[in-house]
Amino acid sequence: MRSMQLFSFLLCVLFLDAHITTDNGKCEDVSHNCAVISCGTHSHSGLPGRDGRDGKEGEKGEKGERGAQGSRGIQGPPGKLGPPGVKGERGSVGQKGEQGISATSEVDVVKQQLNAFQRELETFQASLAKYKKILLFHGGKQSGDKVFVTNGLEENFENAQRTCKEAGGALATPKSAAENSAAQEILHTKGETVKAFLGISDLQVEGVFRYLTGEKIIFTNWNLGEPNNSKDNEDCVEIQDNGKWNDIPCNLLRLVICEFQ
Ligand code: MFB
Ligand code: CA
Repeated sequence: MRSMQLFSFLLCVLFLDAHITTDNGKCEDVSHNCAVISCGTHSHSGLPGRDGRDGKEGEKGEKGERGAQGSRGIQGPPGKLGPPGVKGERGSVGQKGEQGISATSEVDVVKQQLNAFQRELETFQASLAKYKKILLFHGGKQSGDKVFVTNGLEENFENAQRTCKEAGGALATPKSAAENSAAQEILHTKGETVKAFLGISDLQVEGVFRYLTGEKIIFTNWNLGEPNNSKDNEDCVEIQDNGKWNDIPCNLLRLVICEFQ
């Protein structure tokens, strides 16, 4: 308790003598401004006081002078497409073109080309006729432009199709009674029980028989009661030695007869 009394005593002494000696030697009461001071024959400046609290916000100042011009802004987006320009002046005359083919020589050129094609066609037809003779020699039967010929082997539907395609022809597909008879004659040369696949099936749509090209058939020669899709598994077609057709399973083995035209 005594230290506190001493501290408050000292404070009291300091506050009681709240004067300083100014430069002209007078002693001035400044207690209203200072917290702790001492006063005597010489002057002491007190320690700087702490900053006062911020004052109240001042009134809004007057409007300043106009500022200097700002720096150039970034480039704006491209402007809208302008209207079409005015039609330009007529250009100068172009260079003279090369000498054209005279009408008569142009017709001559076309005639020459036509003759060349004609000669090529005749050569092709002669070759075809030669090959058909060879096929006929090998037991082939002709009807119109078609020659039907067999390789004497039995295969399932898929392999028979491939064999004829690889030989440059297609699986026998009679589209008329005459063609059907030519294919039937092939069978006669192979014995009565032999049957052959035709290039017809309803594999795509059950009950709708189409050619290998996908076209619907235009000629049929079904046996009585056929096609019956026996055991719900008959999507391919055989031709029998009587020339009649029957639908059978595609995995059976039948004679391969191809047609060339
Ligand atoms: C049936 C025929 C079927 C089989 C079976 C042996 O005709 O529709 O495809 O060939 O005979 C009776
Ligand atoms: Ca059948």
